[in-house]
Amino acid sequence: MAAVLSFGINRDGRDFVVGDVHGCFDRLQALLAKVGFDYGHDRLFCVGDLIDHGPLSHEVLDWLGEPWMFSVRGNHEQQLVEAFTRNEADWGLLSEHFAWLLGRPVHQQFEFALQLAALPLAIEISTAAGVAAIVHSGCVGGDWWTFREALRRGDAAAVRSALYQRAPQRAASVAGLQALLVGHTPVKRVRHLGNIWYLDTAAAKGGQLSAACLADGSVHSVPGRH
Ligand SMILES: [Mn+2]
Repeated sequence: MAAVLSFGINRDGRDFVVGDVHGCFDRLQALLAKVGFDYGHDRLFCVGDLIDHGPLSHEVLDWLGEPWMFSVRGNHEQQLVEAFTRNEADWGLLSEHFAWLLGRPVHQQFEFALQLAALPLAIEISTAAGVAAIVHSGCVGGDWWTFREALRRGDAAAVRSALYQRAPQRAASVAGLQALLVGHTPVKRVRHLGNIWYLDTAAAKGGQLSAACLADGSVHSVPGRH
């Protein structure tokens, strides 16, 4: 797994970054329909936590094979990968979240785990306005280029921050980026603190599923699962 994946500028289409999907595949479909997603030219980036809570985790993972969809790893994906790596005898003991997985044939469980193990911890995207980056939760230290090198080295504090850090209570920006887009910390509406965008509007828990368009900074939402 490459810890950091970098993407060039998208000259032919738009780039969207969507918050925690958590198995709400039908809501993701509705959101793409709402923005008129162009499957030939647009790109969809996810902040991680694609799986669990909602009923359609499997369907979300199927989309990861599409050439227009990309994601970083969230703590839910990390938990599944770690369970797989430890070869737990009973995954059901680990989390009730894995029910969707346990109902699948064993070979498919392995395929999902391998697919999630291949997800990067961070994504960088060149835009006309500068570099935008995506991690699931946080960027400890506040300087992107220091942080991404720490991620590449496998530094434990940096990895922990990328997967588990909760939002700071005060406004803080990340140096070296046009924008940092994160999920993990639920917010009622998409929020900006400094140049950090918080995109997890709790789709699986009665909120909304939201995406930001990197080209124009617009925010788009559809109702979540109630
Ligand atoms: Mn999370």
